[in-house]
Amino acid sequence: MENNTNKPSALNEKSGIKAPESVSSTVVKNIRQRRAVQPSADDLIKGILNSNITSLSRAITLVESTNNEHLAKANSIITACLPHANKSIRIGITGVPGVGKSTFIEAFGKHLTSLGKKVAVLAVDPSSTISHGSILGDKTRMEELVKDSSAFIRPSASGDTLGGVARKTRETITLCEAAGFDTIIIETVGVGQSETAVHSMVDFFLLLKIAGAGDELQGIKRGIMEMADAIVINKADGDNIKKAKLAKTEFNRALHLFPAKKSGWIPTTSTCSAITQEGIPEVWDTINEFLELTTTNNYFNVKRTQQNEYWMLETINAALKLHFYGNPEVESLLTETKKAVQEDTLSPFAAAQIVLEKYFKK
Ligand SMILES: Nc1nc2c(ncn2[C@@H]2O[C@H](COP(=O)(O)OP(=O)(O)OP(=O)(O)O)[C@@H](O)[C@H]2O)c(=O)[nH]1
Ligand SMILES: [Mg+2]
Repeated sequence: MENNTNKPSALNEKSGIKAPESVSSTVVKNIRQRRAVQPSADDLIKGILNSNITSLSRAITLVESTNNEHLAKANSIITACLPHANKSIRIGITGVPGVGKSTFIEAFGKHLTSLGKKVAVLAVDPSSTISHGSILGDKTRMEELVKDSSAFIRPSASGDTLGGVARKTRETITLCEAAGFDTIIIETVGVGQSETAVHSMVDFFLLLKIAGAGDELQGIKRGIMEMADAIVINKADGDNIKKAKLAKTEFNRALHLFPAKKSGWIPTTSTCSAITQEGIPEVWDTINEFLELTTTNNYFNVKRTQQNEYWMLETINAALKLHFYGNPEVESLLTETKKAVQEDTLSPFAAAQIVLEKYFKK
């Protein structure tokens, strides 16, 4: 091969010249210094109770951490915040991608802040566990709300399991409430199991839909319809108004086929446009009617108590599972028994028994 070293080449052009620093060392030093000073749990608690958003964000980051030290700190903050939480309404919003959840939350959230409410928007996003992305990653559809000092928007936590992500969001609710947010909106995508998780942490569950080609009820999961306290048909604007009204009638008819709710609330259907904002204030009116009914008949408190119990048991279940499957002996025994079960030399029940005995005798 020909030797090219003496030929003029763009590659040799800069030889002897020191490459400029791509990052300013002063900035790096400053950032490191700021990071090094970690506020104490007490500082964060004080900050949260004074509605300091930086303290709130930092505490949420601790809740979302996988570091045990951070988690211990997070737990003590949550415990201190608990007596100051609970004074809020928690609203779950679900709907398939593209239905307009983000646009709706922007319009709805702005309406609430105009009424003097303090709004926190959180998310439970099952895809964030896999892609570490987030449905609230693009805040572009919430441009106005992001700038609103009465609103706080936090993207979904990421984690190994949906249960883990949901639990972190549940704890974040407590922190937001202690920081003075009185309206908590939790967004989730209408796929998978995330609606059930969100339903178990909110007071009011809103299903967002759009008018289709007249087959509205096709493909909609019965369980989601059953959970809904309100079905709102979005994008009721322009040529779509008539179709949206028809869809509303159809959903209304379908809802009547479901058994009565324990809350005593009869689910409502309505139409709205997140773009023209028509029908948005009415959604808030509906939620207030729900609140009036459920506080009068005490269902509101009963449900919150049940939800607390549910999250306690969920947390215990998750910790037990982790402890069991994280045990190295269990892990290696499981590999063996799985093989035996596959080869039909051991029944699944006998195999389970062997692994469990090993675990409990430790
Ligand atoms: N005409 C009309 N378009 C709307 C309305 N609401 C939302 N859109 C449009 O629908 C598209 C999807 O809206 P998003 O708010 O991003 O929907 P999303 O449900 O948050 O979607 P994902 O985040 O992907 O789950 C955007 O192009 C919006 O501008 C509405 O009321 N009327
Ligand atoms: Mg969205």
